[in-house]
Parts: sequence; structure tokens; C-alpha cells
Amino acid sequence: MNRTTYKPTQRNLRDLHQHYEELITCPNQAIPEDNGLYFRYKNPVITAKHIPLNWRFDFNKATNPFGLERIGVNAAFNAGAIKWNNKFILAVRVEGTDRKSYFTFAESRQGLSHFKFWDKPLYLPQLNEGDTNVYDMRLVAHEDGYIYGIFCTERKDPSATAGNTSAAIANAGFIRSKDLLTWERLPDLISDSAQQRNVSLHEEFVNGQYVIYTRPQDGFIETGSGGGIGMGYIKDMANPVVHDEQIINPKAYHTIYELKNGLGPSPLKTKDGWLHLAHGVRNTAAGLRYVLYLFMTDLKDIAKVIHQPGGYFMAPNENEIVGDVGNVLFSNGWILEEDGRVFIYYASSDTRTHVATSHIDLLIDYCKNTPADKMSSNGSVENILKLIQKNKMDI
Ligand code: M1P
Repeated sequence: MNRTTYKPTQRNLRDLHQHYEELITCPNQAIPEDNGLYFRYKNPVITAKHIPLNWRFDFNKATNPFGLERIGVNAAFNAGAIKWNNKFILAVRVEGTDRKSYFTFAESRQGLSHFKFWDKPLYLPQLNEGDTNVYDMRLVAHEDGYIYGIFCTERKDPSATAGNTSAAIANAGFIRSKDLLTWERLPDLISDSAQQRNVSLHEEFVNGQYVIYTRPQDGFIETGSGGGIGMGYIKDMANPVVHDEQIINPKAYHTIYELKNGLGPSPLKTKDGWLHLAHGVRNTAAGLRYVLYLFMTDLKDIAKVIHQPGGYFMAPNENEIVGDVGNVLFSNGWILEEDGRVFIYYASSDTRTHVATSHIDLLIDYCKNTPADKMSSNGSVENILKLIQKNKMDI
């Protein structure tokens, strides 16, 4: 480009609006997986480009003569989900180009495409100590009549040594609402752990108490001596104190959750037990790898894992593996429909939000009948030999 002749011109904002309209009204197309378990979809349901134009552009020609984007969006991912007034509602984690995340609600009638953002992002009520960054909201309709938003709140670690600008403390924050519009902020989680992420709430009371799922950890990234998916009880959400968390699903050597794991959305109640979706993390030469897995807990003894298929349920595919933080699948939202369909909202590589669909009967069958991880190579071969033998006998 010749610098002397190039002159910036006013962009045609009409084109911008037209492209945006095309993007948010683009239908989606199911792509079956070989394993028969679920459908992926051709397009992500939400990306940074889905964020409304009037949140990003100043449309006034006088103050924005070149039609530039004024407030950039980096990613739109890790969405909480709930069915509300017959609509699929997502609480999307939107991350600006300034690295700050915030929550925005978007709704769709069919849950696969056409997500429309509400008027403005959520302006989160603050406690005395403000949040520096917030992310990964779980939405739970609790039997107490409230909808809870449980999210991670992050602040700089006050004990960090001078010059250490990365040390942070993560904890669980809570808001609750009866209409998704007006939110009451509750105190942050009070637990025995230095750090908490991936916290969610069980939708029912157990023995008159709230049940909280946690992920206690020593450090911001490494779980240290902590880790695993924990569970504990809270008497009153207005004073959310949890003691004696019990690890119900520990991290384990040479598995997909060797380094750490964390619960995704709150479990779904099924006739055969509570169905959980979680992420497992292992370290590789290329960095951390996040995959999704399922397990089930007992309907009555909710701390007891009754089925846990070996291996992952979903891992990043060739399109999903690349992004802001590569090799990551993460989910904190799913919706069980009355007809048994399950909409799984998951994000790839901390960049975009996708949907996968399945049926509750398939997911239960998968949990009950997929062999468990036998924790050794020969154990895996034993599972295969057993299947070969069974197939011989069944013929
Ligand atoms: O970058 C991958 C994920 O890392 C964190 O998850 P976890 O606490 O399990 O390591 C979260 O920051 C999550 O948002 C992010 O997707």
C-alpha cells in the first residue's frame, strides 16, 4: 500500500449490520459422531462476532468518522445454561480484548442457533471487595425457588511478592434471582480451601441443606495437595459456609484427569442416578489438555459415584483444538428437555461456544455400559478381550 495515497474512508456500517444479521440468523446443521452418542453442529452457537454491534461500535459519524470498532471482544465461551419461559438461555462469558470477562444473557427458541443477546451485559452487584475478573457461571434453578448464578470471582493475591503481577485468588461468587433480571449478590463462598473454582449447586436440598460442589485447590493453576471434585453442605446461602468438603471424584495418575478436574454444570436428575458432566485436565508436552467426561452418582447417597465410564466423552476435534487457549473443551451449561433431549453447551479453546445434542437414555447407557478405566494398559486390553469374547458368544 502506498502510504502517500492511502486515505482512510468511512466504513459502510450498513454492510456491518447486514453481516451481523446473517451471522445471528444462520441455521445450524447436525453432524453425527461415529460413536453414536451425540451430534455436534456445524457452527458455533456464539462467538465474539455475535456480540451486538451497539456494544462495540459508536454509530455516530461525528464521533466515529471512520466507523471503527471502539470496544473489542476477544472470546465468547463457557456459558451457563437454563430453560426459562420456554427459551434456551445462556449466560455467556464474554471476554473483552482487555482480558476482563463479564456475563451476558442470550436466548434462543430452539437452542441450536438464532441466539439473541439481551439489551446489555450484566452489571454485577459488588461486595465490599470488588471482583477483578468474573467467569464461568453455572445457572441452577434450586428447589428453594431461586435461580442461582454461581461463578468464579478472581482478585489479585494480597500476599503476592512485589513484582509478582500474576498471583491471584479465585473463589466462588453467588447471585440469585427469581426472574433472571434482578439479581441479589450473596457473600462469596467461605471454605477451608485457599482457592476454589468450578463450584456449582445441587438443585435439591439434602437433609434440609444446600449441597455445594467444589474444586478446592492450593494454588491458582495447580491444585497442589487439593483437587478433585468436592462436595459439602451449606445451611444458608446468605452465609455460604462449607466445611469438611468430601472429594467425591478425585484426580488420578495416568488418567484424563491426572492434573485436575472440575464439575461442569450441576448434575441432571435421572431415574438411574444423578448424571454429572465434568472436565478432566492432563499435562502434555504441548501444554494442558482439557476434555469432558461423564459419571453418575447415587440418587440417595449423592456422594457415591455409581458409574464412571473410562476415558473421555468429548475431546477437542480438529476445528476446536485451536483458539486462545488451545486444546480445551469446557462445559458449564446443559439443558435436559422433557422429551429426553439433552443440549450440551460447551466451549472450545476458551474462544467460542458450541452445542452438542444427545438423549438422556444414550448418556445413561453410556455411563452404565462403558467399561471403567482399569488404570493400566493390560486393564484396557482386558476390557477389549472381554468385548471380543462377548461378541463371539452373541453370534
Ligand atoms: O483455560 C481452560 C480453563 O481453565 C480454568 O479451568 P480450571 O479451573 O479447571 O483449570 C478456567 O479458567 C476456565 O475458565 C478455562 O476455560
